[in-house]
Amino acid sequence: MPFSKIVILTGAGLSAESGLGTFRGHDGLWDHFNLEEVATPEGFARNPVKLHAFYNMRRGWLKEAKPNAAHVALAHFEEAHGGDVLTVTQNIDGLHEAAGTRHLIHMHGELGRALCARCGTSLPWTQDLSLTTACPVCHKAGFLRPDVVWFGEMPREMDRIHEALRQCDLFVSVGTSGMVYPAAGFVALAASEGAHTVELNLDPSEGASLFAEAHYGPATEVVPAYVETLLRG
Ligand code: BV8
Repeated sequence: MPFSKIVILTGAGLSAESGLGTFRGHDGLWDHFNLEEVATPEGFARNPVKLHAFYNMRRGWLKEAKPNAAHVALAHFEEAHGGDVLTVTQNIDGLHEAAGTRHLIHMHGELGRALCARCGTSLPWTQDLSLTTACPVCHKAGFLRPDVVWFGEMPREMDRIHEALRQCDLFVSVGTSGMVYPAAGFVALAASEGAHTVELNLDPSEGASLFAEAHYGPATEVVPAYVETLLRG
């Protein structure tokens, strides 16, 4: 195994074949919903009912979704490598964990958790949220929100992520369009520190030219195949 410190970035394309929609591309979520209304703090303040409906719908989808062959291959790679493999996901679903990945950062939060905007409590949450849902800690209603990172909000664990990107000798990006920052800037940082960079995607992303190597096709095909070549070394 030629690589010792590895960072894997994943996006919605990884979970597409598990039945969870992507944001952009054909029939993406942003074709049907206005990003400003359902994925910004301003949208939550203006119309929380519309925003809760959006995330309650997606939380319902999560209940049916199962990890696919790409999630399983990444979890297998983490275990087989046995060393320093960090998975950083933009996805708010729990499919990496369900597949067995352990060293994982949800940089955009988790839909399986709720956050109280009043007292700051974050807790596991699987039911629908509404304006009448009271926080189990401060007991006030109307402040509970999905524990996800909206546009204009700071992603999670950025220091830990930046440190791993500076140290890694392999950066692999799976199923992301490279259109949203700071995630879209990770390949440039990793490459500038000398890492080998690989894109695994259905088609070339916004940052395709920044990658040293690329394999295009459905994640359930290209990810297991790439993991196999890595483990064969
Ligand atoms: C921030 C959670 C301050 C909620 C999400 C610099 C330049 C320009 C703009 C900015 C900038 N810096 C910041 C901004 C603003 C903004 C931004 O980037 N705007 C964009 C639109 C231009 N960024 C922010 O606001 C971020 N916060 O900057 O805070 C800060 C930060 C750091 C340091 C200092 C200050 C916060 C952004 C997070 C927003 N929350 N999600 C939710 O899920 O509802 S973003 C959401 O969209 C996802 O989480 C993901 O991050 C992003 C992109 O989605 P992808 O996962 O890439 O999915 P997409 O549909 O776009 O693409 C799917 C890909 O998969 C495609 O390429 C497709 O070909 C491929 N595919 C499809 N099917 C398959 C497949 N591949 C393989 N197999 C398949 N079967």
